[in-house]
Amino acid sequence: MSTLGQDLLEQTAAIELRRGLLSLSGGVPLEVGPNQILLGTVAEMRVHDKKNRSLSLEPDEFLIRADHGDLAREIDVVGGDDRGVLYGAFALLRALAQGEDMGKANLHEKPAMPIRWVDEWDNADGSIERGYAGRSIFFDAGHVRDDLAPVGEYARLLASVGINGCNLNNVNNASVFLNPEMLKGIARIAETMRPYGVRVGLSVDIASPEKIGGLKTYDPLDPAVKNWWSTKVNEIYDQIPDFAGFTVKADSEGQPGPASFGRTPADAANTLAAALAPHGGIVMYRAFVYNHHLDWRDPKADRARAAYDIFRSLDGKFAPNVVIQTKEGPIDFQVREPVSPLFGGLTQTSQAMEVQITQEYTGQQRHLVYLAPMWKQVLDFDMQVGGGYTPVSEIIAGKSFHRPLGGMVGVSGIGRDAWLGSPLALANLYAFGRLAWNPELTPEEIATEWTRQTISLNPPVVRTVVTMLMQSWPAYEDYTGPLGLQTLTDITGSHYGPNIESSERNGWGQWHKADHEGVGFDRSVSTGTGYVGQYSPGVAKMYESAAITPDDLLLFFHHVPYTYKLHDGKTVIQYLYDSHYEGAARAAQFLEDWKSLKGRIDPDLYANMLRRLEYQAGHAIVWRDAVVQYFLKLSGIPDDRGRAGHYPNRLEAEDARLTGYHVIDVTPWEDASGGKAVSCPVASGCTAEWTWNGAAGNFQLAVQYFDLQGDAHFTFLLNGNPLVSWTPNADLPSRRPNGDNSTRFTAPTVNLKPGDVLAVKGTPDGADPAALDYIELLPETPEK
Ligand code: GCV
Repeated sequence: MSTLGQDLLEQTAAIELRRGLLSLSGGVPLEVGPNQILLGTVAEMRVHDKKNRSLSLEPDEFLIRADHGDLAREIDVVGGDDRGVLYGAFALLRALAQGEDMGKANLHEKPAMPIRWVDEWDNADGSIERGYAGRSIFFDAGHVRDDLAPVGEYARLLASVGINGCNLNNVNNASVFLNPEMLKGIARIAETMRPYGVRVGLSVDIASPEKIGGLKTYDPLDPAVKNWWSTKVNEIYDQIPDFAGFTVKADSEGQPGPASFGRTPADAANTLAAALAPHGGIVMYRAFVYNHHLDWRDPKADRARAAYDIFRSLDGKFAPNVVIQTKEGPIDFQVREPVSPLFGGLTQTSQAMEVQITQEYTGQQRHLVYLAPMWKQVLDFDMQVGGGYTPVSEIIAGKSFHRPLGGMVGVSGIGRDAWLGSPLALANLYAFGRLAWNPELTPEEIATEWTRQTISLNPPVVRTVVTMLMQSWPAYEDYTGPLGLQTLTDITGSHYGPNIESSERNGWGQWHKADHEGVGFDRSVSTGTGYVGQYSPGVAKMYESAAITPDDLLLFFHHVPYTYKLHDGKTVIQYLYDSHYEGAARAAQFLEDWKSLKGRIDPDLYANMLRRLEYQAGHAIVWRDAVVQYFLKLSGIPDDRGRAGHYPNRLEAEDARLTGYHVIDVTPWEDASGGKAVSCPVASGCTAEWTWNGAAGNFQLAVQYFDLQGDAHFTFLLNGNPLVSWTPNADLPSRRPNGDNSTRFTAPTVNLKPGDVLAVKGTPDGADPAALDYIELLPETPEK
């Protein structure tokens, strides 16, 4: 293998190819035989071989072609620039790792959009906002970490899927990152990521001139403020010549902003842009600006309107190096939202779409949720601007409105625990990069590529994993918030377990407006908040009337009675029941699917995901029961199929003979079966005991308990004999027993006869009171 040039990234390409080929060949050295791989930029190739004279490639673009001589075979990896060479090398490895015959190679690709960034929400103390995979790889205790080896590995990972920028820190509380000592550390990070073509950027606090600069104001139009930013930016570029730029969250969720001085986002963005422009830096100004003290009694108040209301009138007022970065939906990374209307509202402004790789509202990596199908729906959505074909993918690529900049930003949340914690969650990081590179790819193609490179080339294994991935988002939606209700989680706290009313009667504006008669938020122009009018007429027409709004967004756009009929004739309430049962059943099926892979995949991966999928299957039941019993009570309409509120196989803890345990009300009530549980205040332990009145036979036992912070211990006893014990210590949110930590333990088969005494003994530990909700005994079907 040889390189034609000495550029840094070209050298990285050669190193990566060697490393990858060695690993693919199982360690067999490469330098044998007459074949060769030649790496170079298009300019170098032109000099090297005259037949390349007319070859022309853009930056980041690459071409891989095989040349068959008589004796030797040559594969050329040609890049439009050295970064293109690196992307070509990774593409070659991607193909080889999937067993493709590169002897016939002819791959020619270029990225669809220039900005392909990940945003980290890492804090200087090493914690990560909405991160579910441990602590920061970048920061600790207010400084950049000494050990940046994981940062180098992360840059490799990013470059391998074409990501070219990494914004390092949280958009909240960002001012400390501009301190001189911190900037020195940031320069070290930049140096570590540079060989992979990943440029670093920083989130900045718009109030920095006052907070750390000693000025009396941060008014973006004040000359001293402008000057402060220019000086600061110069200081950054002195140390990081390829610094990518700034990301800004302002006037949002308590962050300071230009509104304090009567200035607009354009004023603030342009001040930063002016400081960055001489160095080639850009400003990613987030459209996530809204008032979180909305009046929930006002039928016209609507958070979904905010971004468009604020930014639309500023179109054309932003400097050329400003990009408006908009979340894919108008609220906040919910399990389903319509596409943000702002994408269609800015035609003279560069735009980027922000999605979340870290699963804040989608199961926090404890649930398997492959997000590419959701992102893809957004990318493909036709905004019909001016009546023409303007899909989001082309708007953000800069194509629809001929913008110089644009792209995709993924909030990554990676940490020191295996990047994203769950091994299968990495498919989301992979998919993000692949879609930003080529939004034409299908989620299924991407899942297949990823599985073949990461897990196995064996077709039945690939089929199983890809099917699980593809079904995971719809399943999660089914058991956490279908019909456009958004994730029915605790929106003021963990964003994890069920808490259906937490979104109501407060200023955050994530309302679903469920009452005794009906559910959903009227956002129509004719009778609602008028949000629908922010879309182009073609799109607005689809959402204005409940009759033609797609079912999966019905309740986002309309308030309807529970008996309202969906397109297939099913009522809304029955759909809510059915989808929750179906979603939870699918989560149970994932576990069975995974079990079919035993012995066919890496044993550590198998065991790791098995644990997670067991947990998910149990937590999906928590979700199912919470949402179903909540809407049953609120609507008073029974489930046609008799499931909601009827649990014939359950023995409730509050109905047991209790020794030591006392009965508690769980908040919110829907998070426990019947709203109640038992909690143990006695250090030596408590017991809940039931006498079996059912039929004789074999039963599968499940114990539903609350896993709080501490190592409480549980034992199940039959007629006084301990059958099984467990000490749960998963790190789950919340300090009180609720749906965040309600967990299901599934025990082996028990054989019961009438009169048997069943008991659970719980021994508390620290803040974990060994709280218990119920036990369930599901009759096992006799084997035929
Ligand atoms: C960084 C949501 C999250 C916040 C996040 C915010 C944002 O509200 O819950 O943690 O803050 O979005 O995107 O700015």
